[in-house]
Amino acid sequence: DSADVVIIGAGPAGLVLGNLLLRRGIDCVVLERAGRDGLQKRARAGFLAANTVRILARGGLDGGLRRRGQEHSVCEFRTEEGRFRLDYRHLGRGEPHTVYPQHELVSDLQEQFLDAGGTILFDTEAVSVADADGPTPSVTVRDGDGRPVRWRARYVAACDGRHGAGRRSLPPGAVHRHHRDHGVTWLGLLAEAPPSLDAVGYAIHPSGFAGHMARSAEITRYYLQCERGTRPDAWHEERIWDELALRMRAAEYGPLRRGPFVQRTVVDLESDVLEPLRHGSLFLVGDAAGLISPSAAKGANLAVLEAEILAHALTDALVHGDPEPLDRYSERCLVHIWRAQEFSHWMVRLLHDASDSEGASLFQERLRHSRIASLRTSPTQQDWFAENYVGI
Ligand code: RFL
Repeated sequence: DSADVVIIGAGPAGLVLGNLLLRRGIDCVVLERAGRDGLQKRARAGFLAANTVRILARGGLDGGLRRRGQEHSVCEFRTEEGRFRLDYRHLGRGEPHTVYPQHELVSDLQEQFLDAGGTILFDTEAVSVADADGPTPSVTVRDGDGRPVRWRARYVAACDGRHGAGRRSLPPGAVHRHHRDHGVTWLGLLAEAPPSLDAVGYAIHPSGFAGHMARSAEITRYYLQCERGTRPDAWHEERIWDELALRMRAAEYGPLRRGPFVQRTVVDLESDVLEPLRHGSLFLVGDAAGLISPSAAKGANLAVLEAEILAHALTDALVHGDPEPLDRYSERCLVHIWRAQEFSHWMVRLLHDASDSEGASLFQERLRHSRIASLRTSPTQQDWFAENYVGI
């Protein structure tokens, strides 16, 4: 079997890329390990940057988003010193977020790709990519019955996340991996409960960080900082709600609206970036290219941006015979990736005291206080925050 572009992974990166290529008449196929239904149920990201919405609109991929997405533009910080709000639509570049659950976006993108005649092979796991340094790379997959099948391509796009076949197939030394463990762990929760406040809530408390993000009228995401190694089911519901209420200072600012937790994930806050994002004819996109801690909600947004850049570059190479944009793919993406990493790292330091030694602890704590104070009081800092918070 063969296709000009073989895309591994049907997440936001793979499906945006697939749709944009198909639109330009490029022969491509998407290989996806999960079954069709499993893919549509995975709740993850929710906050889309203004630029992500523009990319999806340009590609005609924003139908569902326009109908069901909700604009959002206020965040509230709660600390020992009180609380303050930033209405970021009126700061920085004046842009809001659009709240649209990632699994709904994935399901729209999937439907659109299939309706346009695209092929997604579900239950098909890529095992390895071979001959990426030559003109005819290939991807070996295991089909639904466990049989090996080989896909030949001119280009392979690895959109299969951090544990995918794309990363695994890179020969030693071909790509450098920058890695940072922020030393912080979050329990990510989806509650079947309406939002408790009309803002994204960031609570900084001596017991640790707590976060609140509206998803829909019925579903709210919460984050609770926990010890490294905590199991997702370690705490029972009452204890989690009590802890969230304590850290979010519900006694002072209003109660949380409780409901059953329908999903729990433990996330170690980690970041990594691969450099370059290419090995011969194998390109890395989305989480496969770099992992970003969820502190600033940038992961899905970067995935969509990189997919658009790669779609243009592949079109130039395959339709116009111009390989130059492909040569610049990595460099162009890395500018955005490092900028997002820098902001995300700043957010980690704003929200936690993740110092690694006793002596550093008080020092870090004072710096964090000062960081919050300048965000509360300096209009310039607030503009900078808004630009980076919504921007990509
Ligand atoms: P995905 O979405 O992981 O999709 C990869 C796809 O590849 C498939 N796959 C394979 N297929 C074939 N063969 C193999 N060997 C394969 N290995 C894997 C997988 O089944 C899957 O379908 O990667 P992609 O497309 O790069 O998209 C990245 C985003 O999903 C990710 O960055 C975001 O979810 C991160 N993230 C957030 N990003 C935001 O922009 N805003 C947010 O609010 C936000 N919140 C979050 C998040 C991530 C979270 N977790 C789970 C770490 C909240 C959480 C809790």
